[in-house]
Amino acid sequence: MVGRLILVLGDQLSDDLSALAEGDQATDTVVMAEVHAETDYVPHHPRKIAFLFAAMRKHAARLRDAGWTVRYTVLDDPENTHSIPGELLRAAEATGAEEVIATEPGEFRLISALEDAPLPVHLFPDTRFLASHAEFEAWAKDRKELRMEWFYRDMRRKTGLMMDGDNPAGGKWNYDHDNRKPPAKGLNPIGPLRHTPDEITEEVIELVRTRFGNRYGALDDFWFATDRDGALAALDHFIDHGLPLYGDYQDAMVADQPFLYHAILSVYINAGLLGWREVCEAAEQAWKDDHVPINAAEGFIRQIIGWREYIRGIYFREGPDYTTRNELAHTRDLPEFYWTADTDMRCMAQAIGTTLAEAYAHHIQRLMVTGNFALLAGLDPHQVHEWYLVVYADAYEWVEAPNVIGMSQWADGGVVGSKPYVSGGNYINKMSDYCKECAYSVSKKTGDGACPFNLLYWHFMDRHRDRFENNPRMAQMYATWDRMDADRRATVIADGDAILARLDAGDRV
Ligand code: FAD
Ligand code: DLZ
Ligand code: SF4
Repeated sequence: MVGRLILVLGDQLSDDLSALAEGDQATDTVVMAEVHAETDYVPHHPRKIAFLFAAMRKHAARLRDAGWTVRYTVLDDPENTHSIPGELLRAAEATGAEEVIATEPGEFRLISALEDAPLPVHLFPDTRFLASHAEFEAWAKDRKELRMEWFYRDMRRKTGLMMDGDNPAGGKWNYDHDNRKPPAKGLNPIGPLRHTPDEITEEVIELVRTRFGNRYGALDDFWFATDRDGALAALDHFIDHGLPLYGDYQDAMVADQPFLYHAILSVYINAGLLGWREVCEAAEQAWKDDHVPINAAEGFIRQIIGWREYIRGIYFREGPDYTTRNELAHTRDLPEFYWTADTDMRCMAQAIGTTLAEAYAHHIQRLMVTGNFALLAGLDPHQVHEWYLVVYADAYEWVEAPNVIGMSQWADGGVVGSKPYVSGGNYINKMSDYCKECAYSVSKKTGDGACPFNLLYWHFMDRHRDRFENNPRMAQMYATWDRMDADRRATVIADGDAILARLDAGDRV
């Protein structure tokens, strides 16, 4: 009997993949492929490619050990067609298979490529997520506003995580109020678990260095885990060392300490090396064991079964045109310093520097530094979206786009966020130690050396007044703006224009 092909993509490295559950080890062939269509649809950070290729190669070996026949195409295979449909077709010709089973990819681009493939592809739901598309749709369909908090409570009830019968453990659903501490002096986080590359990983690093070394982003000192055991060790390490202070310092930023108490697990979870349930249960157990406070465990679990699931629900509900949305009609080109970190704004230099070095930045750096600047400066959201998709090791469109187009750039007109995430320098100063050694002065609101975030904040508010002044959550800021005397307002706008003109001219900012 001629078997079928089972497609396993680079971010589908899970034992419990639906396509594998549908398959038959006796007759079917697993197809995995390193292809340029995936490495080049945007110029991914070399670290991200090295992580995925090493993890894919090891996962292929794991599947073989588990009894599967695996056909794996390496990047340098001279016969490589360099596209997923092309590799499926080649595998079909070699095996005689006439159909493919696959788990739904996390990107519309690849879903349509499979739908258009020259042989039938049957897609199965990605059951590695807590909420199915139908469940999210049922939750969303009659609501005026899709607020994450309500969805999250349903997910708590559904999973029973941190529940006390029908009530939230500890009496509150959300302890976010306790999770906004500015950085205390002398914080000394030990950071993520660093793995020494083994032979397979070293080989992949060399391949990536040769083939993609001219891209933005560093490859040296590679330390990501590239298999399930390593990812599990990283989870244990986070629960032991990071989670106790995770909640407290979730929003804090400290120069030259890019990881603080964050999990650094999204890279593993999104590739399939860890599952949502095991990471949440580990956090819940740590709280039950009195190893971590409730605000830490609840805060972490909310990110996974709340934000992560909600964000995915939004992507699949909003559809393939989501990444083209531009509600605020922003058109400015992405400045070169997003690729070099060469800027006098210390907060931006830190966030972008970490990003280029590690393919990582934590949430507040992504949202309130690089994202905030992009929104204030009116950067084209599509270019901003592509930048985030390129530079982060955890970026796949299903998770990156709603975070960028929606949460960060408000380009979806408020589907994700009821108000834009914008702030002047004060917020960054409160939550970080960046400003004290910055070339700009955070306390200066106008004139030479004034913090660009201060100038651009009011510029943004002023130029989008028609849209936001009736938003009750923004009314107070417009009242503050209106209380400033007219000359001062004119100076702020003129100084903001000048910064934007410098950006447009490619001058150093
Ligand atoms: P922690 O801060 O320790 O959080 C724990 C886990 O919660 C993460 O591992 C992640 O799985 C999950 N999580 C937290 N927030 C979110 C969120 N908003 N959406 C989805 N999952 C979340 N996350 C990605 O996984 N891929 C992306 O491409 C991505 N792009 C982003 C772009 C912008 C502009 C913003 C504001 C956020 C983005 N995020 C993205 C969400 C978040 O910043 C990262 O998940 C987080 O920084 C990953 O690091 P960590 O594992 O240390 O997370
Ligand atoms: C991101 C990525 C990269 C860089 N390379 C590959 C690859 O060569 N082969 C593969 O199967 N998957 C790769 N991926 C992950 C896919 O792009 C990912 O499956 C889609 O973006 C859907 O989430
Ligand atoms: Fe950033 Fe302004 Fe602070 Fe400088 S002064 S680090 S530009 S917020």
